[in-house]
Amino acid sequence: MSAGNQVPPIMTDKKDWDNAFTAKDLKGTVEHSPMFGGALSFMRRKYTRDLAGVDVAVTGVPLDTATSNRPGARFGPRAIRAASTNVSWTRPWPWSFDPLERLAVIDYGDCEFDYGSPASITATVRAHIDGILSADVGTLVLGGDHYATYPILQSYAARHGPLCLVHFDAHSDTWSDDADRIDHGTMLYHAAKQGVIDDSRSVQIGLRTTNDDPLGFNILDTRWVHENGPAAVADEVKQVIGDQAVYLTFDIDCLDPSCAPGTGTPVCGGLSTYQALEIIRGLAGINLVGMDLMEVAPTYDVGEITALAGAALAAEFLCVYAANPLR
Ligand SMILES: [Mn+2]
Repeated sequence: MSAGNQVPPIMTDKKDWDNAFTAKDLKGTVEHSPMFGGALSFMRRKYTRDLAGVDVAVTGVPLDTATSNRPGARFGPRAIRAASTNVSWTRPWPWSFDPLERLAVIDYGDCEFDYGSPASITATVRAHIDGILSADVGTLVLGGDHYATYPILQSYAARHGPLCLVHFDAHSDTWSDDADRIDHGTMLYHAAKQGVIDDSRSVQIGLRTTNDDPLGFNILDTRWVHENGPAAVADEVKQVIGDQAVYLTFDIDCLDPSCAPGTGTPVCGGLSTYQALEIIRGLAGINLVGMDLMEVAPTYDVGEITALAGAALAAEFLCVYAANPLR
């Protein structure tokens, strides 16, 4: 290093290292920690269960009881947290603001449940989310298989009424079954039938599997996305949802297996990571009240590309959440 250069950020006061433990302020990007080290909190956020002054609690639901094919999404929250160090050192491109300056975001740790009592899991996840929402704090959930979105939606609907769902997925997750089953491909059937979500004001993006009964959902399937492009997708979504309260749920298998091999039920012909990121960016201005990133199964990943895509998308969710004009 030549004389006169500024000391690089990584050489700053070591007392401030590992923000997950040392944070004095819940806001702010952590620029000085090495990407290869530190506790696996999401985006260097402080690990805490104190919800005072918090805007968003990031929490994992390490569930894979409900998967119909390859298990392993229980390791998704850890993998996304680890990959999030790659997107933590500067504000997300190409945004003009830093969501971590606008929002106090914490890592709330994980929802713990009894894996041996699957019938209890729905209520356990619901209570976990209820506890956060009752403090007027929003959630960014890291999955875990997609079934967990069902009790999360129940919790949100109790506060907001029937929700507009913006749902990225290769699958509709609206196949019908008995209400007491725990299945990651049927929970949105029950959510719609029970009025937890308003299917007529909800949009599913990237679908490429057959379901002859789409209920009332608005569907922009993977062909529509590829033929019309991300900006048109975002415009269509905004037309449908208006200024209603929106919950955003993203199954990482919406991405093509070339971009996200690390997931339980991959389907060829999906979105690129770039297309998905651009659609999310185009959603700035919606009334986003909660979000999740589900189905990352790192056992099947290659070079952590799936976990990194998950972390990058989740960071974009925070940008859209911060840009909510009604908040
Ligand atoms: Mn899926």
